[in-house]
Amino acid sequence: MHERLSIPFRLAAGTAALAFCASAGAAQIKVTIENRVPTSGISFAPLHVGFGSGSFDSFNIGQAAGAEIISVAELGGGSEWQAAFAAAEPNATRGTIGGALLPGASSSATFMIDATSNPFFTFAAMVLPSNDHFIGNDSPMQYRLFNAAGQLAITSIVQYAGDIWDAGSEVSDPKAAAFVVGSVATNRTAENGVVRFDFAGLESAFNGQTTAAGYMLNSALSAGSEIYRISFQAVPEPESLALMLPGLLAIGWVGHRRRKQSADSALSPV
Ligand SMILES: [Ca+2]
Ligand SMILES: [Ca+2]
Repeated sequence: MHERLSIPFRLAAGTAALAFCASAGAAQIKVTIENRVPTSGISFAPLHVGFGSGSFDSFNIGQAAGAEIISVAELGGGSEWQAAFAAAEPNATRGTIGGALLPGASSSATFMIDATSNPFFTFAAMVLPSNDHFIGNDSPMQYRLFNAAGQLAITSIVQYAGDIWDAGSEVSDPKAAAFVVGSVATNRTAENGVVRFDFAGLESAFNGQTTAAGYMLNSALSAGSEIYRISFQAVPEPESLALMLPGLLAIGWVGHRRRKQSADSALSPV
């Protein structure tokens, strides 16, 4: 029964993808992230991203950080950030990009987005090493990725050292920080502060520490240092996907043939 369902399932999946793409405003976007700092500089935890209506706001400057942004800033995992985003905007597209992004490294992921109802881009990632430093957009309407016609309106977002936040939730302490050799990252001392810009505090706390990647941190930042770039590229147009449909059908047919052949040979005398 399972085998018999597989081909219709593949066809349904292909048709659903086509239907989504053919709907007004659907867009497939490749997002590339780059750590722009020199060797021995800061690294970053995976980037949490969301394409939404601009209503999910995970933190505010000058206010105490909530569980959403703390889940990104303190250990990088972001589970509360993702869950809160999903609860606030059930129709948004969300995800994460990359693993630990070391100096000079890059990573990409592709997302299917309804550019009409979800034109805004929101992001957050922990800075490594740190206790609660992160990058992210305070205003959920700061980056309108798609214009009213559903076309990509922003090709890249650059973050500078001056854009690094301290969540104000955990005191800086290399012995309790993430991405420091010999530390216990889950230990924490509450800071009871507010979200604020602070790259200088990051440098003074962690320069000279040996990172989990094996290099000694020498961040060498100034406020205008480019640290991170997020680039957006539109990939295949709906017409291209329509051209892919015969390929999807062929994949289903080949799979059917292979299963049939293996079933036949299993029945044949050896
Ligand atoms: Ca905010
Ligand atoms: Ca802090």
